[in-house]
Amino acid sequence: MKKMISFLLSAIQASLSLSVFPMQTAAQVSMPEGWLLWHSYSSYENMDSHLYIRNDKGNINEITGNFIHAMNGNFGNRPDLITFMAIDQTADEWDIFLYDNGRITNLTKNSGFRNEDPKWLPDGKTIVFKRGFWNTEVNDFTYNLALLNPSTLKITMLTDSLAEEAMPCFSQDGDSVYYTEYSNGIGSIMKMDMQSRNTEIIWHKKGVNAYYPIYKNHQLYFTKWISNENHHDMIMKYTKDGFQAQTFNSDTYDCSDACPIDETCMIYSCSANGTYSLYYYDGTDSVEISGIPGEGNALGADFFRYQPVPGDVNNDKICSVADAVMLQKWLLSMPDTILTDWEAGDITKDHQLNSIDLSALIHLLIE
Ligand SMILES: [Ca+2]
Ligand SMILES: [Ca+2]
Ligand SMILES: [Ca+2]
Repeated sequence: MKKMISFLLSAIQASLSLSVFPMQTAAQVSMPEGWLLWHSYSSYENMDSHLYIRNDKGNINEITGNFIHAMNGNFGNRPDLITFMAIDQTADEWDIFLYDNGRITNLTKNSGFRNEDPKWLPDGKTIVFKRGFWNTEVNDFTYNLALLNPSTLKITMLTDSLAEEAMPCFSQDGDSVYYTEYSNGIGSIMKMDMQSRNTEIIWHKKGVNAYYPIYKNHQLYFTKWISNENHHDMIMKYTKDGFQAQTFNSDTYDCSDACPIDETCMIYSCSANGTYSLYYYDGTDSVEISGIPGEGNALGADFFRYQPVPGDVNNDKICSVADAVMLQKWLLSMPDTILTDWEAGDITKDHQLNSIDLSALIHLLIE
C-alpha cells in the first residue's frame, strides 16, 4: 500500500504539468441510482394499499408489519430510515410508523387520534404530521399539524384551529413548514414561519383545489386542479420567478405527487394509462418507470439518491488504490482509460478533473 502511494505521489509530480481537463457530460436519459419508495392500491376505498421499496440494486421489497393500508412513505436522512402512515387494525386508527433498518415501530399507538401524512424534518430526527380528532362541538373532525420525536414519542402541536391543515413538509433549512389548508373541501398552499408562527398564503384560487406541497432543492412543488371546470391534477413548481406548470401536465389525465430528484428531474404519478403509474421526468422527456409491482395505482413516490463515495471513479462503491490508479491513467491520457464515475473523482467539487483531485484522492487513502 505504502509503495503504491509513493508511486502515485511521484506520478502526480509527473502529471502536474498537465492542463485542466473539462468535465465530460454523460448524455444518458436514465434515472439516477437510488432507493425508490411508493404505495400501490386498487382503490383508496378498498383499503388495500401496500408500501414498496426498491433499493439501489433494483431489488423490490414490501414493507409489512402489524398494520394495513400503508401509504405515504418518506425517507429520513438514510435510505433505511422511513416513516409512513397505516391503519393499526387492533386499535382501528391511523398511526404514524417508523421503519428503521428493518425494525418497525408504531409511534402513535393507541393515541385515540387519527395520525396521518408524516414527513421527516431535514435533520432526520423529528417527524411532522397531521393529527385529527372527532370534535363534538362542531360535529366533525378537527385536524391540526404536530411534531413528533421518534425517540421520546413526545408530540408538540403546531396549529390549533378548526380549519383542516394537512400534508405538511419542511423547507431544507427547517425554518418553515408548507402545508395544505382546506376550506369547504378546497385546499390552498400555505407556509408557516417556525419562529414567529406567522402564516402566509402561497397559492389559493377560489374553486380550484391545491394540495401535496413538497419542498426540495430550494424549490416548492404542489399539485392542483387545472381549473374550476377541469379537475384533472397538474404539478406546479414555485420558484423566485413565480409559478410554473410542469411541461408533462395534460388536460386529459392526472399528474400528481411530485417527487423531485434535483432542480429539473422528478418522479411523479400519472394516469395517462387509466390508472396511476410512476413516471420519471428528466427535464425534457417523461418515461414510465418499469417493473413496478402492485395492482392498480402507484402513488406517493419518494426517492433517496445514491451518494457517490468520494474518489470512487471505478464505481465499485469503495474508494481504494484502484481508483487512484484509474484516475492517474486517465489524467495521463493512457489509452482505453474510461472513468466509470468521473463525478466521484472531482473531490475538489470544482467541476474540473485534474491532478489536484488525484492528490486529494491519495490523501483520502492515506487517512
Ligand atoms: Ca386545524
Ligand atoms: Ca472504487
Ligand atoms: Ca476537481
